[in-house]
Amino acid sequence: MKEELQAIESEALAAVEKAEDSQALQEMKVKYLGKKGSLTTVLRGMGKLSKEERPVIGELANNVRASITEALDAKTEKLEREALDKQLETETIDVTLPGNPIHVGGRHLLTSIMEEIEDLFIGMGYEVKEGPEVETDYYNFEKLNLPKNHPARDMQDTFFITNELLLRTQTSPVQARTMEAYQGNRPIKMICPGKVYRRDTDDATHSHQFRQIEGLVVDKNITLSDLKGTLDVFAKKMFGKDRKIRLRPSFFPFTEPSVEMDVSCKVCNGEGCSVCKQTGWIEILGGGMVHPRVLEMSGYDSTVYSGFAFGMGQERIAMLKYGVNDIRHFYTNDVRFLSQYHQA
Ligand code: 2NL
Repeated sequence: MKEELQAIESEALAAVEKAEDSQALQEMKVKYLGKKGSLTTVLRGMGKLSKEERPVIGELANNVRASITEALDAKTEKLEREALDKQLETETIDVTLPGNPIHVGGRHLLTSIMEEIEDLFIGMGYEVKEGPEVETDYYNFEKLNLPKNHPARDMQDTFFITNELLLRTQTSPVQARTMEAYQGNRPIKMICPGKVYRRDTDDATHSHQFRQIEGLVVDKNITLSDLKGTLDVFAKKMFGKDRKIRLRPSFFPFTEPSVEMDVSCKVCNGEGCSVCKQTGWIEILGGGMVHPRVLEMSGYDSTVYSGFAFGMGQERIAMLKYGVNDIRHFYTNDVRFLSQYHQA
């Protein structure tokens, strides 16, 4: 029996040594150590042994079982390690391949335009101020010399919340509030960017909600030439140093005199083309000298103080500067449109 056990051991160890995969090892485990395995079969004959022989053979059988088990485990581990090594070798990662792109967002074109205009005026000493979009009839209209039933209100029909509360049609109420807060005894140099609302039918160039930037300068001895010089700097910084400006007479209830400013067309350099409708000029903004009544209503003595004011649509500036042909592109937020201007 001793010889039989030793024969099983050496046969098993040799077989394990030769095994090439885990399935073969599994089969060997059954063949040598299983319930119907050769070791078990030999041990069944133990009953025939003498009292003295039994513990000796028992111990030997345990040792054989242990040595086969150990060999099986060691071989299993070896095969697994080899498989992993092979996998690592064949599945090498090429670290020089480009990675998956990470999509980084960017500023909306209207935001970058606003910041560009703000920076330009901050550079000239202006403060940036904001105010409510839901305004009173008083600050939006009355304070700007647009009394109830004034015909110019038609141009600025808006969304009324009550008879006295409305969505502002311009950002000038922010300036009216500032003038009022300063009590007529402090100079003012400010711009106010923000959303404004009008009753309008949306199309390529109109929107019921858009953005304005208005500017206001109030001090002693402010003249129309100060306005013209300021707007000239603005036009050149915004559209290029070769641009010229011209002022045309206009009308606004809150300024007197009132002007509209054109910038020479940068597409044809003033020669006349389809962009400027053959005129060589493109209308950019409106402005004028603050109406004395507007100054007086907020406590400024119009015989001592004077001021200029102007207002422009941010969308219009962006459309002209970047050749955008439909204002609705700004609001539909298609990334194929927006991403083109992320460096702007
Ligand atoms: C436009 C262009 C303009 C003003 C805005 C203004 C503000 C105060 C006093 C006087 Cl507090 N004027 N702002 C002036 C002229 C034009 O915006 O086309 N507006 C309808």
